Amino acid sequence: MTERYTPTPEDKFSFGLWTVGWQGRDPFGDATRPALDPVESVKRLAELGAWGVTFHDDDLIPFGSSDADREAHIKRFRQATDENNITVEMVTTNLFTHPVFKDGGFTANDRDVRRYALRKVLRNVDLAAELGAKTFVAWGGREGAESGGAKDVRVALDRMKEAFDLLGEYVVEQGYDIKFAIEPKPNEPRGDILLPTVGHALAFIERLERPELYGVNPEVGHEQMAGLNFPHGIAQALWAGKLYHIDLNGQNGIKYDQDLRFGAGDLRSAFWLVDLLESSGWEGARHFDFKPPRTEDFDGVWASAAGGMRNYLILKERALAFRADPQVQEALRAARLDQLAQPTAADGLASLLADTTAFEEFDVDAAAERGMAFEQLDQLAMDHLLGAR
Ligand code: XLS
Ligand code: MN
Ligand code: MN
Repeated sequence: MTERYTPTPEDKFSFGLWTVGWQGRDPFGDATRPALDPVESVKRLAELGAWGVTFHDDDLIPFGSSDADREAHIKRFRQATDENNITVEMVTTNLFTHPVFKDGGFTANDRDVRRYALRKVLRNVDLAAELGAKTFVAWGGREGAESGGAKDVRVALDRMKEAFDLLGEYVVEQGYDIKFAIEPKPNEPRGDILLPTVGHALAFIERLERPELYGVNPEVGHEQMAGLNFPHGIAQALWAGKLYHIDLNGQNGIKYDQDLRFGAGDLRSAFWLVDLLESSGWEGARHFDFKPPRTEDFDGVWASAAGGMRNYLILKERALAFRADPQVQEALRAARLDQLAQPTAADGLASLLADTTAFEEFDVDAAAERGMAFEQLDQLAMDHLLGAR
């Protein structure tokens, strides 16, 4: 492998323990790989050049562990992250595997389950603070329904708000330096999931008591499962100051959640995403949430993890070269991106109304005839992406 695509901690790549640790169990088949010790994952990821790890409570501490076992798991994990210089940048909670969560956690119709779910999350927030994680992801995988009458969505959103407000109250009360990142997904495992897209989540956050504590954790494949343009969603989250975390992976169109390694799937979208993250000065983790296919043994798992980072670095190089290319800069001007950056009526409403060249004398036909030169620009991008420039 070429030296220049070798990841280093400065690249801020991080991985969920559940990604490389996925055993390959799917709705149609059993596990194809044995369980992976989180300590081993930390060591291998560090060797590959990763900077951080993330986990669900149950990835580290098997569900139902005694307090003593819980402490022991945390202790040896902590030792591994310290020894390998790995940062625990994000923590999240599993509110989906145990059958008790079959109808969700924060929005389960069963009140006892909601109270239990909140306590599970609060306990895990303490762990996040203990390990120094500053981001707490909340993916509501089972907050949803398969049938219309089963969920009163307006009421469920009241319960969702109640849960997030309590979490916000808790971190403020404890003085924790933690922010929440809500992860949207349109479906799977529920037929339909609440807060299905980045847009829904952004609108929801504004209804919370302390909106500044909440942002989004968009995942490439999740938006693409809804047929949406992922870089556009990320751009809007950045514009709103709400990109708190990101899940990088690959997806081929509208189908089940494929969780391919980053770069597989929609490569053009991946190029524009890296271009956006790098040009916007995104300083957060480049976090991978993928599943090495169940066809792979552990060599394939580590190849898949390394491949995602390598693809990011290649795309970063291509995106930087694209932006630095004088011909591209000229093409951007021809496409009038510089004009888009100018306010439409900086001189104010009165001037706009008084400006006869804006309307009465405006040559609509001449303006309609002007080509936008987007195709030349896009081909330059393709040339860079494909390594032809
Ligand atoms: C599943 C989600 C999940 C979250 C964390 O589709 O991507 O892995 O990222 O719970
Ligand atoms: Mn996914
Ligand atoms: Mn995810």
